[in-house]
Amino acid sequence: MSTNIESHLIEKRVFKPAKEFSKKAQISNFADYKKLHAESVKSPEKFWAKEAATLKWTKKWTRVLDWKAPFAKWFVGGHLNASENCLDRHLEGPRRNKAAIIWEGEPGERRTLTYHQLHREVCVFANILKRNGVKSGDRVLIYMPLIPEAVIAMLGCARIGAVHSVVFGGFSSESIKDRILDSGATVVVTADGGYRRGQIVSLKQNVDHALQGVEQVRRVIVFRRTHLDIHIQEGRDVWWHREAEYVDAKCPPHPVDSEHPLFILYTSGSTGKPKGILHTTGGYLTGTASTTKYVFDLRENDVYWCTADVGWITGHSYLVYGPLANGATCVLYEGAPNWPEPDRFWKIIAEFGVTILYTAPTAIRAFMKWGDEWPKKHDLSSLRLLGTVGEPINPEAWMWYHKHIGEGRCPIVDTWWQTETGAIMISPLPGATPLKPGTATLPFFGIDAAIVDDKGKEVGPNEGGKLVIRKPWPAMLRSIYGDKPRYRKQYWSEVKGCYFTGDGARRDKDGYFWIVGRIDDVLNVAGHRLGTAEVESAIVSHHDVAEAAVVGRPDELKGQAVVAFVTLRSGYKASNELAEAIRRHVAHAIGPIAKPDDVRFAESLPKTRSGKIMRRLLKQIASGSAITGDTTTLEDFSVLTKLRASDE
Ligand code: 7RM
Repeated sequence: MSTNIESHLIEKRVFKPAKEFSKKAQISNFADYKKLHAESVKSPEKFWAKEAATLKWTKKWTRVLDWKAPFAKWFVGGHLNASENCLDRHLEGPRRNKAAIIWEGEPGERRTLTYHQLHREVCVFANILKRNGVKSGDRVLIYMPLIPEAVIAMLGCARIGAVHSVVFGGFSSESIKDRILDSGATVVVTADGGYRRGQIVSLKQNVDHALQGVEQVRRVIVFRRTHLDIHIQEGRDVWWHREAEYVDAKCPPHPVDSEHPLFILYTSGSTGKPKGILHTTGGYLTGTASTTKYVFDLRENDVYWCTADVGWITGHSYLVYGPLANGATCVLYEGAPNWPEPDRFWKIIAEFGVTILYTAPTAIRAFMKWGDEWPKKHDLSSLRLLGTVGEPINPEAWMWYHKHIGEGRCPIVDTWWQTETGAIMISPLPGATPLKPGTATLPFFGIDAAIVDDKGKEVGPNEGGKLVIRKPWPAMLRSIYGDKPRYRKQYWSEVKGCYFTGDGARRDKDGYFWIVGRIDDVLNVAGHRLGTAEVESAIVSHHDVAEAAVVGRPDELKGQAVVAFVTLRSGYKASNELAEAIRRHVAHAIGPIAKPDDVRFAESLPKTRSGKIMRRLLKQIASGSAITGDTTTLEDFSVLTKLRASDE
């Protein structure tokens, strides 16, 4: 019996880059990509040194890479400052008065900060940190709504060498507490509240709860966003705007070693406590700046919108560090995509003239569910490039995004990467790579990605296996904070000499990478190993379906039975006939082997805050066992209760 993952769903549609797009692109044809990629993988250090040289270093490195597996040091001996690279560098030329951030709050207010203004605000905040005793290397926990001050707080930390750890504003007190204790943070930056779906989220109150019985936090800096009445603890809590009165706007950047920690970002492990992913300065900035430039093909007058929250790695890399290092104009929106109506995104795009939109498949599937009429109401003609990240995008959702948002004109960059990889690893280059709906296509420059079997041997075309990276890259994580053994075990011991991503994938005959899902979620039906992505894509290609998640349930005969959780598009009703039609539809698209034994209709699926379906929980529901493991990253706990209730 083969242990490899099988593949049955073969996509035949190909979209070549349009000539007008390629003409102006950074990389303008496929042959150039292939040649440059081959060279860059042969000597990655050469490629990355060239990219690093586009940044400002106050002291040049002496060696590009020091690799004592699994520990990497990039740009050894070099000194730089991340905030200087994102701000000061742009002040001397025409970007000085260019918009760095165009922000819209959920209630509708707007603010624009030029590079000059953002720089000034960051300097003020860095001085506030200093005034409150924060030193280089100290950890600062940031728990903010998506307002410019979240970015200012991050860059303010970077400016003085403090290490930020951003916790998503939707997380609970318990999550804040875990992260404070693990990171050893002594200062917290928060706001009185933030807006979400018309409600105020009481951020400061959550911080107060989190800090009960926690002695190590000496200072809480509170930004006034909502004027919500909050408790101020004398001696511990201070207002941002009051502190600002005591400091000036001069704060020279503090140069740090290339390997100085820039931030810790927590990601949930499938079991046990969350992992603090540690990123350092020089390599991370090189990786994010370089990928932003090539993958989004940035041009000087782009209006770039990444819809992620700063609490997620996508917010760090492609809303803050990557675009600002490139001097881009970034849109920031605080609230929900369907507030007050499901066309908020399209309204923002039309009104700000957004040219690049980077969002998640989960959002795209929600837009599909809400109906085509919402984007139709708005002028989306400013858009020239679309991107996705976070999950495999079902070909059906890709086609919808292409047609209804890109109006057939915009290339889509499906970018595969992880919190751990820091920067985009597998992605099309929009002026060069022929696209196929559902694949992140080919590795970025300098990235040596491969698919291997259980023995670590590379598999052939269309054979599924484990996705690994065979060479270190600059933006890679350096460790799990405070836990080197776990770092080694988790990422570097599954496949000898390689970084193991945890994802299953296959390469098609053109070498394109298709992510088939997390290895832990792979189904095993009568000896056939099936990735979740293909079965889900087959289900979503049924007209009435908005979203699907499949999991295995223990089955005496087959090993595992396939259970599909399905949500329907607006206006469609669940019925036994529809369940049967969906089963037939999958059998037709993939084969009888993948036919769900059980189709269960649900109002919604359990997801993480960044929109990933939590199959681990669905597996427990499907097999009728108790919900165990970390649920702190779950977006809406009531979804679980509803799913269980429908079970009875
Ligand atoms: C950026 C981010 C990482 C996991 C990763 C995959 C999945 C992300 C894609 C994708 C297929 C994609 N960081 N994933 N992007 N799967 N195609 N384009 O999401 O740490 O939160 O998650 O997300 O499973 O391992 S993350």
